[in-house]
Amino acid sequence: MEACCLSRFVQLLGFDLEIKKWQYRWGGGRFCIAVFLTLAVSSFSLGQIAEQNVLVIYNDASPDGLEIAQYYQQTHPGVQLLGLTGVTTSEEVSADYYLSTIRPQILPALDSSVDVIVTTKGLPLRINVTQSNPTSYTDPFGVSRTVGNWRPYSSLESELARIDTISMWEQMGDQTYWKPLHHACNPYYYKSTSFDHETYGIRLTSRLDGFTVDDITGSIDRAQQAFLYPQTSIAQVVVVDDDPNGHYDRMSLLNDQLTARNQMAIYDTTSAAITTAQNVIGYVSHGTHSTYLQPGYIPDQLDFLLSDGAVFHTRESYNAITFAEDETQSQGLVAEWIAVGGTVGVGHVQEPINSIDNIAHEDKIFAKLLDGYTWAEAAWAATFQLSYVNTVVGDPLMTFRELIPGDATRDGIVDISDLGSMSGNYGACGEPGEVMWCCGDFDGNGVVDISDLGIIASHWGATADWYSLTAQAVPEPSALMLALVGLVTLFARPRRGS
Ligand SMILES: [Ca+2]
Ligand SMILES: [Ca+2]
Ligand SMILES: [Ca+2]
Repeated sequence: MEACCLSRFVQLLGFDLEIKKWQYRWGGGRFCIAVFLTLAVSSFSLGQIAEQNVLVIYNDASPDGLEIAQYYQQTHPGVQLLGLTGVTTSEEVSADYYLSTIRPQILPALDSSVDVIVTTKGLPLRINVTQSNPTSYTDPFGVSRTVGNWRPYSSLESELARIDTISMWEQMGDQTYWKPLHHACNPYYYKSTSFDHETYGIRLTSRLDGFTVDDITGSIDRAQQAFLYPQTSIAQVVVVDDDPNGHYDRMSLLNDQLTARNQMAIYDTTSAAITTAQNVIGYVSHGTHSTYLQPGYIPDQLDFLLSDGAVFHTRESYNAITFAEDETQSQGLVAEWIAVGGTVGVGHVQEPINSIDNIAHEDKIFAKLLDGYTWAEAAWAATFQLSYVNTVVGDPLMTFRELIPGDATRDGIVDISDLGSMSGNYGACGEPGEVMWCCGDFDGNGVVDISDLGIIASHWGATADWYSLTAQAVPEPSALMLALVGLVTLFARPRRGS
């Protein structure tokens, strides 16, 4: 095997090798030796979480939950479903209830292939340890533990992230997360690799929830269309609305991460609230802790055009306290974000206490999403604590996918189907945006014309890194030229009336 072929073969296995070849003669024969100089294991990619690695649980007593689970499985056919029986639809349960009624039904369905557990509307949201602080206890592994921090509440999702390890109410309330290797400490925190259960020992989780089934299925649909457009075509923005009235945040660091990735932001550090923006791919603020945002601000004050995939992160303590429509809430809700057309979000089912270790890091979430990781990976890699009040909402498999100029069909390749999308719209005018992109307006000037054809030609055959190899072959350049000539001839009709 030639060294280059060997190199390619090994790269296909996921390794990155540096190969050096020596040739020499010996006894009249010519020999070739390929030597591996370095084995760059760090570049070994585990690959993204697949549908087969996802377990979706629903409450048998909730028709909404079953409908959502089945809808999610239609969207991602490889996922597994598990219905829980005899479980309340109340949003809050006790630790004893979780340990006796919920956990034992899920454990048998878990094997090493399950990287992500998805919960659905109708399952409890919040768990409360009703017992008082024992101050010390012996955990199930025989380790004597002193409780340095007693926090009785956790979200179902944060608890399920530790389902393999936590089997006692004492562990659930013991939030001494600053001790190394403590069960409340997230081993995937700030990891810059893909997640898998076998490496990290936990599960990632996410909740499919919102006010209504339609809200939730809408958010699942939008998660499949979380595209990043070339900024010259559609200028998508992350709204980063800091406020002097807000307490701890990482918005300046977030702005740095966005700048480093050429992602546009509207970054405001004044008491003014950003309430209008176009093509919003993310929203970060202090919510009602800001000077001018009031309860109900998401439906009432924010006048955003949201891009599919739009992420919600506010430093509000109770932004996931309920998914029931409840107008008495004093803070913004993830459910409101989903209802107005948002796609995913992180939040808190009870008071997290806003500080560096207690709320997901907005800078890490967006950095990881923009680096191509799934929503579940991005959200949990940004969250220090497990068995705590943080939750993650929305399709865990959502990824931000960058579009190539010319890819009107948004399938990851510029080919004849994109010309086809253009042909019926040549000469069309409209507001630059997603609809016009799909008509073929790749330069975002509001008209589909010869310059857009030029963009297709110059990107012909290009594929995105997320492109599926199952798609059809790319026509040869000669076929492209014939097609272009045909289209230009077809389109070059006299225009009337102008
Ligand atoms: Ca502001
Ligand atoms: Ca295409
Ligand atoms: Ca154009």
